[in-house]
Amino acid sequence: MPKYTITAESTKNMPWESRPEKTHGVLWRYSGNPIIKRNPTEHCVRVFNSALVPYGDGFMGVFRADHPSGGMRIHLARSKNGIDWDIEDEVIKWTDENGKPFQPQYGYDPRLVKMGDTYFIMWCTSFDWQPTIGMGYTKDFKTFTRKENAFLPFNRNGVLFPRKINGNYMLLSRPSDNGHTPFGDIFISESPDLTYWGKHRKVMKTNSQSSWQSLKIGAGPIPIETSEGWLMIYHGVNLTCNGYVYSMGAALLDIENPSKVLYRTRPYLLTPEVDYETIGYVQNVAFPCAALLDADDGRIAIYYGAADTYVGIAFGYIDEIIDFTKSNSQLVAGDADIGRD
Ligand code: BMA
Repeated sequence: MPKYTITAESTKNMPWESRPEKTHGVLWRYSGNPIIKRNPTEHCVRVFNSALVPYGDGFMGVFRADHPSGGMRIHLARSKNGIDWDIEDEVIKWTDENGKPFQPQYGYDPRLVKMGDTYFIMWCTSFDWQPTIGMGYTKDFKTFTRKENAFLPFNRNGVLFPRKINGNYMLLSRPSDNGHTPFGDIFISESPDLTYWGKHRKVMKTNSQSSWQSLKIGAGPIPIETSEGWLMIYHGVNLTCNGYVYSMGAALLDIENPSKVLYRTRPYLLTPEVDYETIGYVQNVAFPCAALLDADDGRIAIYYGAADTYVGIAFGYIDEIIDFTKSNSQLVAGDADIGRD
């Protein structure tokens, strides 16, 4: 029995491997990584920062795929075991809320969450060829409705909470400039209807004393509700002489006021170390976008993009991640506030 309570549906058939001997660190990598290799379909030459949910007796995914044309697109994928994936070669076809075709010019870094009988998809979309938060939904993974853009450019890493908080939907995002890409901090916005967003607050800033998260940070998988707060796995970026390095960390946010950070890790949970993370289209990237949870046993499988080329899985125990986050925490000025100023 886990020490801390997790309020989420359990996924009993999620991929899992126990921790190898002689492993340090809170997370460990799946021995079969990367689970998706180069050129999985004719038009998908690299599949990486991708999201999935349990669906039926298996899993459904929205996968970020780069095309030979250079386009960044989102494709549907199915799996029985969460490891072997059947990726559609056609992109997801969106209509607007009146049923008219409404394709994004590009789409990348999707997130996926089920609320009630609806699956919501967020992604970094093109708004007049400038990045911002796209949002859509499906009930059956056959028809997909795209809402109008949730935010103005420039914004990235839009991540919905899995339920309303104090009566409103909540979305994390990272406003940014038009390049690659400071500003670097995570904000939160509220909406009664997933259309009109306001009450924007700052959640968490970069940490100049912790190099892996010193340039920019962005929310990763859908936040996980626990007895200790919302567990937010996030990515942090360091600018080195040789380019950016993307690592993963964790934070606990207040349950009622998630713009307040309770704890956040000064050390990373996982940083690029193995070949499929350090060598690829973009070297040194571990970019988490989704997690499967077994709430009963407190297990988590984190799906992350590796080197903008592959998909990998890392495993862990929620209790250990929470204890690590609490005992290795360093807040930045303002993190603990509700973030209105
Ligand atoms: C970010 C996004 C991600 C990508 C990362 C590293 O700005 O474009 O999709 O994984 O850069 O290249």
